[in-house]
Amino acid sequence: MKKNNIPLSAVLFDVDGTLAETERDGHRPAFNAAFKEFELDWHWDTELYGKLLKITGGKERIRYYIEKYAPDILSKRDLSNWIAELHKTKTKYFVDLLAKGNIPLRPGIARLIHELRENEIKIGIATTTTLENVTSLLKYTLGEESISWFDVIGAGDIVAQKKPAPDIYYWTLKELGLPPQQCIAIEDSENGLQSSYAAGIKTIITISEYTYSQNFNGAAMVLTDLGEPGKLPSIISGDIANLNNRWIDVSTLMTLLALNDRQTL
Ligand code: XBP
Ligand code: MG
Repeated sequence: MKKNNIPLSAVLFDVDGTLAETERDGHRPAFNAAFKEFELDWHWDTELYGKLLKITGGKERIRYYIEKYAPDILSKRDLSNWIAELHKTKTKYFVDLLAKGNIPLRPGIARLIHELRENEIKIGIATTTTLENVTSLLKYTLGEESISWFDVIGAGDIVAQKKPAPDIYYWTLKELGLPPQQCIAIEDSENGLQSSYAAGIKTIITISEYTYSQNFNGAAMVLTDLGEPGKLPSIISGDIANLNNRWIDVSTLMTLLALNDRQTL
C-alpha cells in the first residue's frame, strides 16, 4: 500500500464508551436517580437505554423519551428549562458515581495518553457529553492535573449539532489549528464514527458494551480495545500486516496515518 509523509500531530478521543465504559453503569443509573429525585416513575433499564443511545446528548435523549413514552409532559411550561434542570441533576449523580472510583479507564487509554505526551503529540477530546463529566472522569482516573494534558476539550453544547454531525470535530480541529489529515480519532460508536469520518479524520474504533454490533464502515480499524503490551487486542477489521500482533501505540498510529487509503478495510 502507498504511504505518505503526513505527520501525526494529534489524537482526538471520544469519551463515553471510548475512554471508559460509562453508559450502562454510569450515565444510565444517574438518569434514573435524577428521575427519582424529580418524582417521575420513569426507569431506563439496560435494554431500553441501549435503544435510547441512538440519540446523542443527555438532554436530547430525555426529550426524545418524553416524545415517545411520556407525551403528557410536552405541554409543560418551560419544558426546555425543566429538561435542563433534570439533566443538571443527572450530571450531579454521574459525577458522584465517578468520584466513587468505580468507572476505570479502558485498556490502553492511560498508556497511550502518556506515550502521546512523551512524543509531544497533541491530545484532544471531541465528545457529546457534558464538560463536567469529562473533567471529572479525568480527575478520578488520571488525577486532577491530567486535565491540563489535553490541548483541547470539545464537549457538550459547545456546538449546536451533536454527533453524528461532524461539528464537534470541526470545532476541535479549529481550536488545534490542524487539518484532519494530521489527526486520528478514537471512537466506539457508529454515531461517533459518522461524526469523525465526515470531518475527514481517520478513525479507529474500539467497540464497547453497547456498540459492538454497529456499522463501522469507513473506520480505519475496528478493535476490541487499544490493548497493552502482553494483552493484545483482537482486530475485528482493518487487519493491516504491520499492525498484527501489536497493541495500539504511537508507532502503530503513525503507520495507520501513513497509509494513503483512508478506507484501509
Ligand atoms: C455520549 C452521549 C452522551 C452520554 C451522556 O456520546 O451521547 O449523551 O450518554 O452524557 P459520545 P450527557 O460517546 O459520542 O460522546 O448526559 O452529559 O449528554
Ligand atoms: Mg462514545
